[in-house]
Amino acid sequence: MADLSVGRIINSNGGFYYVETAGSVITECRARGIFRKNGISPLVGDEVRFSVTPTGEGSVEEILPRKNFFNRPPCANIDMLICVSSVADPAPNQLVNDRMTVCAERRGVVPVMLFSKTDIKTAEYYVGIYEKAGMISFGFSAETGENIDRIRTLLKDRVCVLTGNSGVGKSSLLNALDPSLSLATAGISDKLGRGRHTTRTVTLYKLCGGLVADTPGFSVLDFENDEHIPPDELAYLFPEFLPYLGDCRFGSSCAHVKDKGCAVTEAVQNGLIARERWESYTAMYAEATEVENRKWDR
Ligand SMILES: Nc1nc2c(ncn2[C@@H]2O[C@H](COP(=O)(O)OP(=O)(O)OP(=O)(O)O)[C@@H](O)[C@H]2O)c(=O)[nH]1
Ligand SMILES: [Mg+2]
Ligand SMILES: [Zn+2]
Repeated sequence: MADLSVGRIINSNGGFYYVETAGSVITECRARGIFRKNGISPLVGDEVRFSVTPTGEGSVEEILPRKNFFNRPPCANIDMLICVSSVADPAPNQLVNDRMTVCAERRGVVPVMLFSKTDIKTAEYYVGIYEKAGMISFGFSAETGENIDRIRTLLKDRVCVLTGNSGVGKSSLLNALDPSLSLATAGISDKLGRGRHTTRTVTLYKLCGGLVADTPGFSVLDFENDEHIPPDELAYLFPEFLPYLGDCRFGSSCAHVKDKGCAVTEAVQNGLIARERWESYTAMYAEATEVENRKWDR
């Protein structure tokens, strides 16, 4: 076999993987059948070994060990998950946002909560929720340029992924950071009031001294198919709960939902934990418990 080169997958589309090597050379590759058999497919962000035949056909031969990976959005080796919600249309979905922070925390990836379209409405209320949780959170506008420089500094020296519902303005943000990208963007559908799913594939761009992935928007993330989290693990994935977890009256059996003597619910009542986040927690806890019970019923 010819010598193998090492590169990073920067896009995948229709069964092809686009692998970038030094000097920004991009090779179109297929994946070896063995990946499909093992149930592992290469992801954008993967470092891979690949071969090229004399006729120029590339083939991914091996995925190098991953630091982490996400099923949704599908990508690997991420340092920071930038969750984008719009304060206007489409409205923020608190539960989906909090699920994304949980998925990030679970992998040791830093979650950042950004709120777009602040030229239309202030993001103060939402930002307050995530600041209270100790996360980086602020509003920005791709239209006026508000806080775009702050995002620039976040991207430096990191591999980031942008996630968020269709129409929140992920591609518009990348265009604001670098107009030469000229990514396709589209307005919200008048008929449905939803995004148009303009971005169709995950792509990594070199930007602001780092790498950032644009991804297709999605509006649901379910615990059964996308990410199963054991209910007992969940509270540990809300960083603002951590200082209270040892103080519940019934110790580790406390679900922090409506239990007597629960230090977490007490902190919610005292305004030390944002009620919105705790409500997301209780909804996720119920769902995770249901998924767990179904697993045992089978
Ligand atoms: N007023 C205002 N509109 C914005 C802003 N950012 C994006 N938009 C508009 O929001 C719409 C959706 O923007 P996109 O960038 O296509 O959204 P996206 O998140 O990439 O959507 P998908 O690719 O479908 O996931 C477009 O009509 C943009 O012009 C902003 O800061 N202010
Ligand atoms: Mg887009
Ligand atoms: Zn408790």
